[in-house]
Amino acid sequence: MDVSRYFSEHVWVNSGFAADVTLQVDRGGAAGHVLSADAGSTRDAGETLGRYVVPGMTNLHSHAFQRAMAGLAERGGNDDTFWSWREVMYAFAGRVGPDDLRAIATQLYIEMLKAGYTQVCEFHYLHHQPDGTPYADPAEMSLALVDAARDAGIGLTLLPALYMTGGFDGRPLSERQRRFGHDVDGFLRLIERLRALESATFNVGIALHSLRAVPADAMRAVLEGISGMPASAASREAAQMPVHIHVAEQIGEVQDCLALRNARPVEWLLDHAPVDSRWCLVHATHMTDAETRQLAATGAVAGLCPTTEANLGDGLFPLKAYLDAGGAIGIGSDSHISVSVVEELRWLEYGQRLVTKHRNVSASSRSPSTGETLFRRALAGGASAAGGGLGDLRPGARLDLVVLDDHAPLLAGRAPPNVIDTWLFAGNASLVRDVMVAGEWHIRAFRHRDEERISARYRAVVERLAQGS
Ligand code: NGQ
Ligand code: ZN
Repeated sequence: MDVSRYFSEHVWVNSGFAADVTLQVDRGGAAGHVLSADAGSTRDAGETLGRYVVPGMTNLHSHAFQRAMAGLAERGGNDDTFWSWREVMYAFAGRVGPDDLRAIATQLYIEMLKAGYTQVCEFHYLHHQPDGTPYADPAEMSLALVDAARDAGIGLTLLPALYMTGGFDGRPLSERQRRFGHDVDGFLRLIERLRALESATFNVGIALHSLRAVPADAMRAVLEGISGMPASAASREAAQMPVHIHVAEQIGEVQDCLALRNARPVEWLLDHAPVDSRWCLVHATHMTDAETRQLAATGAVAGLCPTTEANLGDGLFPLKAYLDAGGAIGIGSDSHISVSVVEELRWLEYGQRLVTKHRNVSASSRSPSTGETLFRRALAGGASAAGGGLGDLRPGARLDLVVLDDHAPLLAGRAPPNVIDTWLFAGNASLVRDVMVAGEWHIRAFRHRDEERISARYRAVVERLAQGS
């Protein structure tokens, strides 16, 4: 059999570090997947990696184009809110075409790899031309993202978003929202078309933009439509497609939902949709205690985006109650005001410390390391939100790994029980040295093989786009 072997002193297998591990990787039939991960082995044939090897993280929520406007919406003086940020974002979104999106996303995805992400769930709604007319190929913008992920080398879960109305009252899309729109049939056609392209590093799910943007009957029709689609042979484990939705991010949305649907957003969704482990509820910031417990019990993933949620002034997710109820979480960099596994997990914990005036809020006596607790949960939740088969280095998983820089002074005197805590709470200069996705190296010694060309193209595109801001 065609295999490769790698050895490291400390490899994260089955949710924690194991010592002296040899990883055997399939190079044949299930190329890029782990065949075996044997602890207590001796260094023999095969490549010896750095001392600490961890699974790659899933970035479960991305709007790639927004990376190019990072820093352009931080000027105040107008009683700024999420909604005024959204106007700035819409103005920017209106200028982004397919080649621009390809250039921005490729650069962004390299930055994600360097941050320790090996899979991205792209919540994609810039479907059409700015006036709402479809491109000659209606999948053109989606395909730009597929190209970008392939050129960067990151795994992609593409989530085309259904976007039909401008609010809970069913008002039509505003002028600036027109390019986001689909009817149900056109949307399902796009999904089928993209599914035909699935591979070991590319799968398709769906996104419902939000309860504001998707009427109840359309939501039902789309869920029914995808349940009738045959499982695609090429996709990873994803017999069932992931379903993502933005929910309860802002108080205004909770109020509108109460006024028009007589229920809070998470409450309404749990009552009207078959929410289960296939689902990812992005943000879910504003929940009552009962909603928090009920969401945790569904097995759905709460898609938390701490740096964007802080940047947009969303509010704080009820993390402690949700984790205590066994809820699944994952992390996303969303608007890409920051692209950093470290920052997302650190701020997830720090937000809680600041309001509760306690320390190590996410840890428990069974799982005393705060960093490991969050890292473990985000790996599992992220993998689930991406359709499965990721997030661990156990046999059968896709081989997505990160080698930490064990020459970094920061890791001096650290042993496995405190390596993840040190990385996440103190690692500002990146400790992500090498990154492999599906058995292929894409970052080696902190560099991507094609980074000069890709960053030059990004610069040219963004210099033009930013001129209008
Ligand atoms: C988005 N982003 O779709 O890009 C949203 C803003 C909205 C975040 N919520 C637009 N972070 O929710 O209507
Ligand atoms: Zn979002």
